[in-house]
Amino acid sequence: MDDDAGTLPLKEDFSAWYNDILWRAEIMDVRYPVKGLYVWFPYGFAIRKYVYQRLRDLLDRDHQETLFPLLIPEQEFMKEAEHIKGFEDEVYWVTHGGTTPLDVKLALRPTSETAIYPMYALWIRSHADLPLRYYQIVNTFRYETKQTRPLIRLREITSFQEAHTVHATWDEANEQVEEALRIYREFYEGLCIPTLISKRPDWDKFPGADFTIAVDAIMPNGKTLQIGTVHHLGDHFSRTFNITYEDKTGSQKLAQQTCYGISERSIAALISIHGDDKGLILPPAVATIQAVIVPITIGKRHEDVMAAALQLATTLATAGFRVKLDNRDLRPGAKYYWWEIRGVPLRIELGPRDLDAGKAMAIKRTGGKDSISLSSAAEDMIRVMGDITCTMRNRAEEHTRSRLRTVDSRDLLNTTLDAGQVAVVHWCREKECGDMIEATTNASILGTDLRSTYIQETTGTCIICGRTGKATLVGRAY
Ligand code: 5CA
Ligand code: ZN
Repeated sequence: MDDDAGTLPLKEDFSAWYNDILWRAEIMDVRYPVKGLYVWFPYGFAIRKYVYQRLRDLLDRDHQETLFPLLIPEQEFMKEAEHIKGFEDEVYWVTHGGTTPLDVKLALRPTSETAIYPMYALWIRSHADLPLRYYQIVNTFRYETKQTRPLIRLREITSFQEAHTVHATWDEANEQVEEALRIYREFYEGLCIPTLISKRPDWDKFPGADFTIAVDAIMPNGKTLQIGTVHHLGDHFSRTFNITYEDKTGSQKLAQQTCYGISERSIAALISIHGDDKGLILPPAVATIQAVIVPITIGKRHEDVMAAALQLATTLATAGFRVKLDNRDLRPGAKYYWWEIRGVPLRIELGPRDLDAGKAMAIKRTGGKDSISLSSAAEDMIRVMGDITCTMRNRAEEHTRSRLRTVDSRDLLNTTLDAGQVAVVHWCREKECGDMIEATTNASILGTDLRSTYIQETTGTCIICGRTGKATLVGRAY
């Protein structure tokens, strides 16, 4: 790939930086000739693999993975009224098999409630079948009309993790909502991505849900990105799809349900929040390559150095690290640049003098140098990887904190948002006041019932009407 074509834009110019880094770091190719569909490069896809492996590991503790069809018959799709209203403008329809019009139109799933729940109705018989917790990781299709962006707003979401759970009571489903939030929080902690969790206002909940709790991240330009949602579905769908169970007394009850999802927006946030002017910075936990070893073999002793570098690579690989020995015939400078852009957390340089001293120089992608002793390389790696993770987490938290501001006047609300910050205001939760906030700021009410270490859950006077209100996040969202 020709990556000398100019330099990476500064991260300050976030949108240019983002588009450029996807190309230069070989994450996505945006040249696929269908709007809103993009192609994963192998390097990007490997990042996806590690990120989603973490998600799978977390879910597999008490969920089971499954796989449902992509096509949904029209009758099923059209059963739940609110759900249809929410999605009908976004659905792609398959209408023909070859040249023959289909008797029953088929929807490409925009999400899989209406594919999964008719089967749940068949599977669930008694209280002994509950709780049921299944998930799948699939592609979904949404004919998005807002501006499409790679990894952020797709028409084919390639990496849609959706969990669908069924419970005996509303309270048990509610407990599952909390559990899902714990899982998502842990997932994002593993990626060193600070999250804001809040309850979306009623007008912004998932079509067919009792309520929606969303996970947002603050991007470098101060815009928020919804990187996950958890929905309490109550019995909206179980009524429609007749998902009932026999309780202990022998009577038939409607089941209570939840669903929750994460997409490759998680990777958009990962790239955006951690990267810098030189390129990506990947947390060691999900870095495709955790350390690259660059042998410095100017002049003689070429053989010695190469042998030691290979030995070090083998030692680290055996200890379970993802390492790469870069023995390409390139100047060291060119190699540094190459791996910096791709976000490899650690570069290990090994030259004749290092070899004599029994150690290698370790340059952290987060800044600063360290050293790796050749005789205790694996232990040193654990320490340095830990350092890097810690630095990344602190920086991301600092970024998030600095982007949050509590405001108590409408003037200040606008200046805060214009300055690329997310505001915390007090809002009475009346729709009128909510509309007023959104209309006058060109921003969205993200939510109330904040669960965050960054913000206090307080009460105060509504920023519009002066009645009692609760702390509410307001931001410009992607
Ligand atoms: N069935 C529920 C739970 S899986 C559902 O579909 N929820 S959702 O509509 O909120 O989507 C889940 C998550 O997918 C969102 O929180 C968001 O992070 C992500 N997402 C939604 N639409 C897109 C899109 N067009 N491109 C990329 N990610 C998206
Ligand atoms: Zn009010």
